[in-house]
Amino acid sequence: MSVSYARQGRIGLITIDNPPVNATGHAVRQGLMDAARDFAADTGADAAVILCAGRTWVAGADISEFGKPSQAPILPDVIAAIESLDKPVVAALHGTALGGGLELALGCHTRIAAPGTRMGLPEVTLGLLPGAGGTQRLPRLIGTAAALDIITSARQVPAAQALDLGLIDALSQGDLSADAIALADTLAGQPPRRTRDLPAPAPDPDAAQALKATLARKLPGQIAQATAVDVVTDGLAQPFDQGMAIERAGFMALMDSPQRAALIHAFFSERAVAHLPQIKGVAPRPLDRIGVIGGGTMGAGIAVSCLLAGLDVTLIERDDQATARAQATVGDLLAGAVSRGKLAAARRDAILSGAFRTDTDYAALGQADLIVEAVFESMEVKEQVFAAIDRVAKPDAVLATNTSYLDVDRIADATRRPRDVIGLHFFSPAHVMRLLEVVVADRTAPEVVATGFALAKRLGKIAVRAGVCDGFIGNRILSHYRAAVDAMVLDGASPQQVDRALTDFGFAMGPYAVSDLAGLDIGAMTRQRKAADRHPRDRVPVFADRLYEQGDLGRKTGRGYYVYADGKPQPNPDLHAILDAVRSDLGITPRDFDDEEIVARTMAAMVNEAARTVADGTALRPLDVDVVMLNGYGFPRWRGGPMHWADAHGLDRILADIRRFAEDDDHFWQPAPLLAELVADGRGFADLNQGTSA
Ligand code: 3H9
Repeated sequence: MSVSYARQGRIGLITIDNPPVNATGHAVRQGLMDAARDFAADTGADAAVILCAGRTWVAGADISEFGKPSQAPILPDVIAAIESLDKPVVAALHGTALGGGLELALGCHTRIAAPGTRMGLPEVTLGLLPGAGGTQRLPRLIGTAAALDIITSARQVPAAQALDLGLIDALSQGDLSADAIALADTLAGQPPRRTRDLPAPAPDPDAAQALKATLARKLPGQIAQATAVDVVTDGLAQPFDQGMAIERAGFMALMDSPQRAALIHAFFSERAVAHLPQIKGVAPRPLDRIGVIGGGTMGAGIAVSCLLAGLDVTLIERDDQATARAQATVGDLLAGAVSRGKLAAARRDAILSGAFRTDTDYAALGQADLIVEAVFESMEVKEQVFAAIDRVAKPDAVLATNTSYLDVDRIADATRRPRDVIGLHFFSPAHVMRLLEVVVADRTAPEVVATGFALAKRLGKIAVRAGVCDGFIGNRILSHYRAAVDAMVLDGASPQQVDRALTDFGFAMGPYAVSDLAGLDIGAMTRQRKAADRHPRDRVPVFADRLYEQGDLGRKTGRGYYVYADGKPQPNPDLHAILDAVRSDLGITPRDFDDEEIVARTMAAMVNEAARTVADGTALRPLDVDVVMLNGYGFPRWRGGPMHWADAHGLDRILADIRRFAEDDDHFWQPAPLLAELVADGRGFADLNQGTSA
C-alpha cells in the first residue's frame, strides 16, 4: 500500500510511502483519492495530516509515466478532491517538495515544513510546466512575481524563505509529525482555507512580456519557460476552473514536445550512468583524505571541489614557490565561492587553516585514501609521478590520473599496483563543471571503479564510465567533429559563421570561441602530439597554426579567432588574409556554406564517432555519450544529447548525409558500422540503452 489512512485521536493521518522519492505514480494517486474518501467518511476525524515516509515529501509526479497514456485519477483531480474536503488538511513537508509534490501541498489547507525542507517547481527543467495547479494556486498564495520566479527558474526555495513568502504557514521546531498533528488539532472544526478561493492577483502583462524577453535571451530555443509565463498570465485572468483548463492545455502541449522527451531522457540518463553492472553491490573504499599532485588550474580546481565537499586535501607541488602559488589559487577559488554565497566565510577560514595543506614531499600523502595527479600531460612525467606515488601511498589507496587522453594502462604499469590505478578526468574549471569521466583501465579493480563513482557523488558530480583510448569519450568525439568543422573553414566557411550556426543550434559556445577560451596553444600542442600518427589525407587546420605562430592565443592574449576588448568580441581582422593565404597554398577554391550544412556536417561527424565509441566499448551505452556531451561540451540539454538527437532526427538521414559528404572526402566520411547496422535493422540508439534503467 503506497498510501494508508489511520487515525490518531481526532486527527486522520494519511501517509504516503512510495520509495525512493514518493512520486505520485498511479498507485499513489489512487491511494490519495481513497484516503481522502476515508477521511471524509470518518466522523471521528475533524482534521487530517498528510505526511510522507522515508527521506522526502513527494518529489513530483512519476516522471517514468510521462509520454504514456495518462491513467485516472490524474493528479489535478486528486488535488482538487483534497482541497474540496470540508475538514482541514495539513501538509507536513520534509526533504524536497517538488513539482506535483509542492502542488499537492498547495491543495492542502495549511502547510508546515521541517527546517531543512526545500520547495520548488522544477517542471521547466523537464520541458514541462506545473500541471497540477501550480500555475494557478502559487500566484494566489504568494503573488505573481514571486510565483513566476519560482516556476521559470526552477529554483528550490529553502523552508525559512518559504515561510517569509507565505508559501508555508509554519516551521516545525522538533518532531514534524507531532507538530503537524498539533497544528491540525488547532484547526479542527474550522472551515478549511482553500488556496483556490484566494483572490487572483491582477495580471501584469508588461511584466510578463519583460520576463519572456529575458528568458528568450538567457535560454534561447527553449519553450517551456515562456509557455509557463503565458499560462500563469492567461489563467489568472480567468476564474480558477478556467485557469486550470488553460494550465492543462499548456501542460499537455508541452508533454507532446520533443523538448520534453529530450529533457526527460537527460534526467534519467544522468541517473542511469551510475548503474554499472561491474560495480553492482561493490563497496567503495573509504574516502576522507585526498591527495592532489600539481597545483595548476586543474589541480587547484580539483582540490577546491574536494574541500567544498568536506574532504581533507593535501596538495603537492614541486617547490615552495609553486606551493605558494597553488595556495593563492585555492584561496582565490574559495573566496569566489564565498562571494557567490556558496560557502560561509567562517568555513573558508576553517578550510584554509585545517582541511587544506600543501607540501613538497610526496611522503605527506602516506595517509591519503585517494591521490589524484594533475601534472603536465606527458607520459614520461606521469610515469615518474606514479612511480613516486607507488612508493609512499598506503595499501589500498586509489591512485588516479587526471589525464585527458593518455593511456591509463601504461600509467598503471609505472606502479606495482595496477589494480588501484584509475583515470579521473575532471573538466575545467574542476570546482564548477559537473562531469567526471571515470576511466577504467584493463586491470582496475571493481572497488576502485566504485570509489571513483563514490567520489563523484560526494563532489556533487556526474560520473560516466569511459574506456581507455585517446581522448576517452568526450575529447575523442570532440576531436572528430572538430576536424569536420575545421575542414569547413578550410573550404570556405568563416569561424564566426560556424560559431553562430552552432550556437543557433543551441550549443553554449561555438567551437572557435571555445578555442579562444582554452587557448590556441592547447590545440597546437595536440596537433604536434598527433602529427606522427597523421594520415596523409587528414586535413590540417593550418590557419589555427598561423594564429598560434603569430602569438594570437585566444582570450589570454586578447586575440585569437576574436579580438577581446571592451564590449562584444569582434572577428580577428587578420583572419581573412590568413584564410585566403592558406586556401590558396592548398589550392582550395572557397565555397559558401549555409547554416544548415554546417550543423549537418558537425552533427554527422559527432554522431558517427560517438557510434564508434559505443561500438568499441569506450562508452558503455549511447546514453553515456549523451551525458558526457551535455555536461562537458555545452550540447543543448533540450536536445537530449547527440545520440538522442540523432534518433529523433533520423539515423537514416544522418547516414545518407555521411555517404553524400563521402563523395568529396571518403577518407574522413566513413560510416560507422554500428550506424549502418542500426539503419539497416530499423533500430535506434535508444534500443541500445534498453535494460539499463534509462
Ligand atoms: C511534475 O511533478 C508534473 C506535475 O506538475 C504535473 C503532473 C500532472 N519520478 O535524483 P536521485 C528516481 S514533474 C520518477 O538519484 P537524489 C530517480 O530516477 C516532476 N522517478 O536522488 C532515481 O532512480 P534510480 C517534478 C524519480 O537524492 C531515484 O528516484 N519533480 C523521480 O539525488 C533517486 O533519485 C522533479 O522534477 C520522479 N519524479 O535527489 C524532481 N524523482 O535510483 C525530480 C527521482 O533508479 N527529482 N526519481 O536511479 C529530483 O530532482 C531528485 O530525484 C531529488 C532527489 C531532489 C528528489
